[in-house]
Amino acid sequence: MPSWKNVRGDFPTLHQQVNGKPLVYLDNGATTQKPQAVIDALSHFYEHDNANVHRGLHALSMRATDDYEGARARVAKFLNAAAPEEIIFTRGTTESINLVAASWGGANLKPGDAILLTEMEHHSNLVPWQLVAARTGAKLRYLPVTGDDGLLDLSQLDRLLTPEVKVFAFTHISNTLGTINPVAELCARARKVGAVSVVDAAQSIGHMPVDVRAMGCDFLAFSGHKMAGPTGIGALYGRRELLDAMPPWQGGGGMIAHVDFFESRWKPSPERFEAGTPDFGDAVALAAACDYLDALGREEIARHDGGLAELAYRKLQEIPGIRLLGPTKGERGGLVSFALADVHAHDVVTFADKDGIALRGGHHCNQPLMKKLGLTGTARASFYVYNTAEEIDVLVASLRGIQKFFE
Ligand code: C6P
Repeated sequence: MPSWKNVRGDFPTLHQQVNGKPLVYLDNGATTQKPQAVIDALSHFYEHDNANVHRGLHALSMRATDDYEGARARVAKFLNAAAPEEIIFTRGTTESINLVAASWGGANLKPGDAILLTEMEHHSNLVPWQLVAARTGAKLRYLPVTGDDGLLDLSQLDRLLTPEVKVFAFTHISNTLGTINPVAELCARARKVGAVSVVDAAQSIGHMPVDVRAMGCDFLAFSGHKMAGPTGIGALYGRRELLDAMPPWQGGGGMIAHVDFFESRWKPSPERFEAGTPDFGDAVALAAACDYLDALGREEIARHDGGLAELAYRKLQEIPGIRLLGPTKGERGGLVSFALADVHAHDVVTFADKDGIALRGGHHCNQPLMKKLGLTGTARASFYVYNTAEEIDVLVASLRGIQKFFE
């Protein structure tokens, strides 16, 4: 069991004042802070090993290639993937989903097919599917959200998940509602009708165990910057036989077996999907983030972050006129979204900032969900390994002050 108080010491950014108050960083759903171990791994790579990968025959290039491929193997282990070749490095969740939609979707979807999404998807797991639907003639369907309690209406699955559905893409944890979806069950249901499953793990990857084989998913997307890793890197996990059958989605150096003036042949996965110089420095630092989180224990992190979110939910409930989103009982991811009566979410964030508190406010890239719930936006507090129960008290006191000001 980690000492959570000591964990704070690992994150240099946290030790500062904002607007004359100690920083209370509660915007971890947008991006997490980085531990010194990750910052050091990045600096070490650039200070000692930097050279382009897979291209040079000199010592530094070979060392950088080993570091980069070692990072791929580390990420595969972090996800319990069957092989490193099932990990494609991308810029993050958004790029990973665009890759699946463009490559797998472009090759496999046709008029008469359906793409099933849910009403709680982030724009990153919605717009790429709209684009490929327009290209292929496939139709979009949506599994409804029940309401403010933020659950998927599973009673609608039989009606919506029919054999026309070729792909079912859904989020593991909603970035606005905090709902943890029953991923293994949804993947199994997809498999039953012959659809591939795509899991958006942006909000779960750094907060709980994510095991692609236990989930039984076909594809899974995530971002490094939401799991104590660097920005600019993430990955797509894909089942090997699916990846091997998919066409490239971008062309360039590194992904070819042979190029002629009028035709080319591709390397197998993962190189096939990594055109151009990859982000090897950040990949190495991402592997350091995997080490850091595994050393803390991902079950423990889930209990810590979920516990803080539950505590926040209970304390926020006592504020008159507050509207809280997400599951009222049972498990929730490490975040709470809320709307204060008569105070715009942007005002909540701006005023909380004066108290040194970093929140996020707005539609959280969930515009269709906001519209369905009759909201223009919410404020969101999202927690990570370094947050404390005392910080929730600071948040609640600040919100009471904001409410008083607007009365
Ligand atoms: N959500 C938030 O504040 P990228 O930008 O590619 O790293 O991640 C996109 C993304 C995809 N799916 C979910 C569920 C997400 O939460 C996010 C990012 C941030 O909620 C920024 S909008």
